[in-house]
Amino acid sequence: MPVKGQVNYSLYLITDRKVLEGKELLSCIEDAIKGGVTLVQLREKNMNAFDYYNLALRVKGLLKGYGIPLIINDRVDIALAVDADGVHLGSEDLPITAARKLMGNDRIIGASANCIEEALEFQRQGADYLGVGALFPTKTKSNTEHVTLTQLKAIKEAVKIPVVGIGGISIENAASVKAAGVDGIAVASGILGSENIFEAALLLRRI
Ligand code: TZP
Ligand code: MG
Repeated sequence: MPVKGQVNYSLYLITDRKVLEGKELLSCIEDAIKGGVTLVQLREKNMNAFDYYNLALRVKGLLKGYGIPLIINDRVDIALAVDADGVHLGSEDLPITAARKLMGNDRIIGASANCIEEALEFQRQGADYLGVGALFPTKTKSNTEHVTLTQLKAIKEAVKIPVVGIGGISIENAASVKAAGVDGIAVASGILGSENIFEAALLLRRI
C-alpha cells in the first residue's frame, strides 16, 4: 500500500464502461496508465457485489504491476475485500467516520464536496482528499451540481488535504482547472471516451 501522504493525484482516472463502446475495460485502463494516469478509481453503479468484487480483483492485479493505487467507488466492503488502497464516498454512501472505523488509518478515504462548508466538514471528519465538481457539463454522472473554477480555487485554499477537480474535464479545459491550484484532475470520458486513450492520458498528464 502506498504511503497516504505520497499519493500522486495529478491524473486520476475514473472508470466508466459506458463510454468504452465494447472495448475491454482492463486494456483501456492499461493504455491510460501507459499514458500517465497516476491513480485509478473503479466506479461501477449497477453491478452486484460478486461481479464488482471479481472485477476489482482483476483491476487490482493490473495496477499492482504498475504501482498505481486503486480506489473503489462507493463500496467499503469491496475495497477491503480486494485490499484496495482506498474508497471514494459521496452523500449516499457510508459517512466518512463510519468508513474510517472499517478502513483503518492507512487506507485512503476520498469524499465528494461541492462547497467550502462541505469541504471543511469532510476534512474534519478525516477525508484524505476531496473530489470537487462538476466543473463542466458531463454525461458520466447525472444530478451533478455545478461548481465554478472560482469556487474550486476557494475550496483548495480553505483546506489542507489534496483537492482534485472533476466533471467534464478534457484536453481543452484542463489547463483552466490546473490554474485553480488543484492537486490533480479526475477524468472519465475525457480519457476512456477518446479514440486514442493512451494519447489522451499523455496530453492530460503533460498539462
Ligand atoms: N462526480 C462529479 S462529476 C463526475 C463524477 C463522478 C463525472 C466525471 O466524469 P467525466 O466523464 O470526466 O465528466
Ligand atoms: Mg458514491
